[in-house]
Amino acid sequence: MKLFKKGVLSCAVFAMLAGVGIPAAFAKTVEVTMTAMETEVVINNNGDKYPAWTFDGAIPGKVVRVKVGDTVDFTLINPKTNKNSHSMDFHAAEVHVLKEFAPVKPGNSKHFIFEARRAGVYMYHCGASAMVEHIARGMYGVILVDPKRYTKKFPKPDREYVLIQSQLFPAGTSVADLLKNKGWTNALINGKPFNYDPVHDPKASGFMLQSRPGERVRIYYVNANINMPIAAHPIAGIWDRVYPNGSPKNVLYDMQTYGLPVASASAMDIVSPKGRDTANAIVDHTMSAALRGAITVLINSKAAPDDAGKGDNILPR
Ligand SMILES: [Cu+2]
Repeated sequence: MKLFKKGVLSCAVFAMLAGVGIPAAFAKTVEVTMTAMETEVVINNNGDKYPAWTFDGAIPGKVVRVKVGDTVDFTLINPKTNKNSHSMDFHAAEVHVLKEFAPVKPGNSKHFIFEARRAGVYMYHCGASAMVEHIARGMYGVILVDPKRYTKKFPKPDREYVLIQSQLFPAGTSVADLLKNKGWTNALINGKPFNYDPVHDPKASGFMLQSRPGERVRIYYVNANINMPIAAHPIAGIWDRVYPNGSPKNVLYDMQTYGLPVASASAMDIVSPKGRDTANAIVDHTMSAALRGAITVLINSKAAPDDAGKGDNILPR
């Protein structure tokens, strides 16, 4: 009886809130539209172009960010100017693989919705056949599903950065060779080798990740390789915490290296010592990947600008 009364009361309160137009703090619908674009993109710091397949013309695609309980209302447009079918596979979605994730022919579009039910860091990618080619040519990105609230176990970070690693193969590499992992030339971080590493590539833009000493920096590291795992290690630092799959329920402490299988992603926190400047090189310690481009510099200095690693700056272009 007591429970029943409580239920009635909470329903009444909810109805009152809805009636006066207070937005439901619990969940919202987030509209996301992407256009499959078969187009050339600049693929390295020399300005060389590559015939990519992309979401919205960029590698990686845009960051999608929602909260647990939100509904993602998604539309994929495949313009008739494209030659290939494309699709969308959100790893955060629990749907029907043959329905929502079905390929979309040129000139068509596809709409579907899903509820983001589990907090975490999830890859998305095109799953049209041959999937290996669609991923290798650039059709991937990340969807962040934030928890409803931060906790002591999963604190709000001071700065956040997305690092999506992938393999670059020469234009025209056959599907057979992609499957053999044959001929890959570079490891890309957010679409370019040594993207944020002017130490190893003097032609890099000079952009580096930044934080202030003692801040908690959360790296959302995504493995968009087609064949190779990643050994994520912050040189001259230690991961304070690793949240496998980015879930607040999964916490590892004091990790030197964390392994990311293909098509996985995790949240990794680094907290630099207070009172002095430090710098880290976040690498895929798999040497064949590191020396082909999977190195990212993080500078921990009082000079870090306020807006670095915040808002739209979590995936630096
Ligand atoms: Cu595709």
